[in-house]
Amino acid sequence: MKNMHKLSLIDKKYRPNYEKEIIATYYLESDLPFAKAAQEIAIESSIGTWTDLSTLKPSVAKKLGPTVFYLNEKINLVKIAYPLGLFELGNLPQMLSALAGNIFGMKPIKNLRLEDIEMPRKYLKSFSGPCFGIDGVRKVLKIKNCPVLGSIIKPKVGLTSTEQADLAYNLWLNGIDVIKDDENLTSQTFNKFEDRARKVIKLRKKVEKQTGKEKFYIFNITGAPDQMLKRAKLVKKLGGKCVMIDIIITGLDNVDYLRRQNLGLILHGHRAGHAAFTRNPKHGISMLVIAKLARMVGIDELHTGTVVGKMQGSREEVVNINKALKEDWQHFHFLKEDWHGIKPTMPIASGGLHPGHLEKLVKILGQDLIINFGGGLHGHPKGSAAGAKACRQGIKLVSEMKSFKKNSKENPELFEALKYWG
Ligand code: CAP
Ligand code: MG
Repeated sequence: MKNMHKLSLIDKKYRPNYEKEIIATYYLESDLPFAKAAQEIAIESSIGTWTDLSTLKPSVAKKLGPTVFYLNEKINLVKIAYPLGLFELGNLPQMLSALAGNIFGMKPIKNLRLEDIEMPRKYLKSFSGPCFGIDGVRKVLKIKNCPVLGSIIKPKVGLTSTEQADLAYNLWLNGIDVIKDDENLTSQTFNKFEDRARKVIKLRKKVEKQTGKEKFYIFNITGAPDQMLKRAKLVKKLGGKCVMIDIIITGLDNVDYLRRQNLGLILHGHRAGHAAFTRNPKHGISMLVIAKLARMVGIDELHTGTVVGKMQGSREEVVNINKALKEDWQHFHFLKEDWHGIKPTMPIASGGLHPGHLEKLVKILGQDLIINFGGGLHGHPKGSAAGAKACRQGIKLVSEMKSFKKNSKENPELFEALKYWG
């Protein structure tokens, strides 16, 4: 086809069809004129390449060619509508190879960031979405109107499986609901996965009987797909309820694969490594996109940031990501496009938190949240059990909307934590 490179894909009057097109929003900086750069992005991510092609039939270009329908040079934003026919349903890597593929490396493009993706019903429905979702996770735990209290075992690695299980038992006994492996613990020689799973689940069952409360442990199964499946099946067989996957390192398609096995396990998404491409505000892929895709492929609960803790992520960004996970609509334009029955994913606030953050954290992110404490619990001056109590006391106060200032004195462990961390 001749002349494809002559701005033939730009149509600012075009009204996208949200039922038949995938809409991608990009931040774009280039040495080329803005519209020309947008055109080149649209071509390379769909039917074309750097030159016109004799092999591209005009009828195919008409059917599969995308449309650049929004250009705003002042804020460097471009929106492109891609016909659904360009994509294989149920194949996320295929979609990302187009919308988040070659275009990041094109010479004339200085910076490019995939800010948002909006997907039509047919595409969304080709994935499973969460098996449990927010309501399902709450149902398993029998916790209705307050944040779920979680802890990460610290040190990240180094405890034996027995030490890990004993520590988990102690935390549960002192008020923690869910406890997780850290992202770099899988099955090292000092703490084998199977040993850990057996010992932890045995003690979880014991503590559930003792306290009358539902608990779960989040086992990190991150690895090659066959390894992940084997470990997930083992957890299920032993009576476990939840597994953790490092969704960036291992890939969203592996999450999709695991979800399709229908094991009846809650899938917890850790996002270690995401900042390699989400942190630069001008280049890469936004965490919002990652979160939407994680929900689509079936993550039940996902790390999204804290605003107040140790990891980068502005208030506006984290609030928007959590909205995209929890609400039943995907974006903010007038044609309210919904998730078509795909369940919501529970956001997780984790990273550098201590009980002194709780009031501000819940004010910003709300109560529909899993709140995880690692260092801010095990680093308590009186040890992990006191740390767990302090966190539980804090959660109780925030869920009852009581002020820490007025009430912390009656909660000695919380009082101590506030004195220590401020
Ligand atoms: C938290 C954590 C998590 C981070 C990751 C850690 O521990 O276990 O991996 O939350 O960040 O090792 O840092 P601390 P995010 O409570 O000791 O900080 O949740 O933002 O992806
Ligand atoms: Mg961690």
